[in-house]
Amino acid sequence: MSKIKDIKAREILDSRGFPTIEVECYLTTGEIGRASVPAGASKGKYEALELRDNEKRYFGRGVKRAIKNIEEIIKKELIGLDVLNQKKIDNLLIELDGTENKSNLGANAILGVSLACAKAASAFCRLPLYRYLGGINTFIMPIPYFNVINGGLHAGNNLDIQEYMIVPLGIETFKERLRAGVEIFHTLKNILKKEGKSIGIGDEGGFACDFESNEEPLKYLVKAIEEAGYESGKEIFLAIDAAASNFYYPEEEVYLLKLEEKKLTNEELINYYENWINNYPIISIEDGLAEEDWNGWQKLTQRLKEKIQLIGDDIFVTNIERLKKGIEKKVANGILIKPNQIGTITETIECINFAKENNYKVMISHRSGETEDSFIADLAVATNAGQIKAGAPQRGERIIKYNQLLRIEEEIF
Ligand code: 2PG
Ligand code: MG
Repeated sequence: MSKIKDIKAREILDSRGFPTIEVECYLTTGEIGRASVPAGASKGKYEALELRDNEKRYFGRGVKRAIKNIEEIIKKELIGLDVLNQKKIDNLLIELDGTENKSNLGANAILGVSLACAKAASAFCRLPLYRYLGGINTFIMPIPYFNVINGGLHAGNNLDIQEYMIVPLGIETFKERLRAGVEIFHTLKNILKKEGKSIGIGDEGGFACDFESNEEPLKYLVKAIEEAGYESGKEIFLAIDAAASNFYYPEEEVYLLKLEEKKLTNEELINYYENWINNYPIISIEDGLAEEDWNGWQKLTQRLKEKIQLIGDDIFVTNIERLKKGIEKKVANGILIKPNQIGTITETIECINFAKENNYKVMISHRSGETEDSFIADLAVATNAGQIKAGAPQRGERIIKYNQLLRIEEEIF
């Protein structure tokens, strides 16, 4: 057994240059676990609360209050606990907070501690993190979803759709999937350059130039896949995250596509997607409709569930209660998993297991504001999630996840 000896927290920066929390968990046996917490830009309304200082420093985005909560409230309760009992640790964190959405201590404070404890425990066990979290039952390398064109809240361009992803579903090993992603990414860069488009990038490392329509990026992606020497629709597929909550106007119940000056009902937007599905090798649409639009989501699911994967991000927010509602209402057939939407590892894994038991597909996800922490790579393997999205295959905070998966594949196979 190893006990928690000390917990330390500090303010560090995320990939957007805003403060976030880093936590260290020190054990009586000498091991240390260090973890940091990512931050979203297009956040779901029902996510657990990220506690910010709302003071002048860092435009209100400092996390000193969350750090104070770790140092003055959480730490003294955790010292002396068996670090191997993750569930007990996480339950204690939930109890100490005492709110539905972790708004008292902050989900960022809580998740930082939860992750740091798991990492310390894996070090104590002399096990790689994925093995500690998943045991011997870890045998699936995830399919990466590379977000190579950024729009919406992640870029300063004119795209309403937030993410355009390439998916090397037809390629066997993770190593070769990554290579395909990289080769297509660089081919796309050359094509954009030739067309006189900007090759500046957005928050997740994908290109962030203006386009003539929300459809045009799909054409570029197919072209890049083929020019890079891959077969589109056989080896490489496409996926989008529309993040539709961001262009939904609930008072009028319409979706506003500014780029095309279109105001669409949910039904019209579903038609719009269906047209894309018929013309491009799209296999997955995330947040095709808004988090409030349950009725629209039901229609979307009915219409497209046999054809493609429909991933709920904002609508489920990694929350088992919201997922239960979704299952009852027959909404979506997959869920995006972001540990910081819910706040502890235990709840995250419970949500993954519950999704799987109900035949919902699982995709582990980064946030648009990331850190140099590769926890989600290990989580994806540990839970046999089968899918991960961690941005474009460039920029350190994205690459660290993909590189970790290379190492894990080398170890497992
Ligand atoms: C999403 C995420 C990650 P954010 O919408 O799926 O890509 O974005 O972290 O800004 O919520
Ligand atoms: Mg999303």
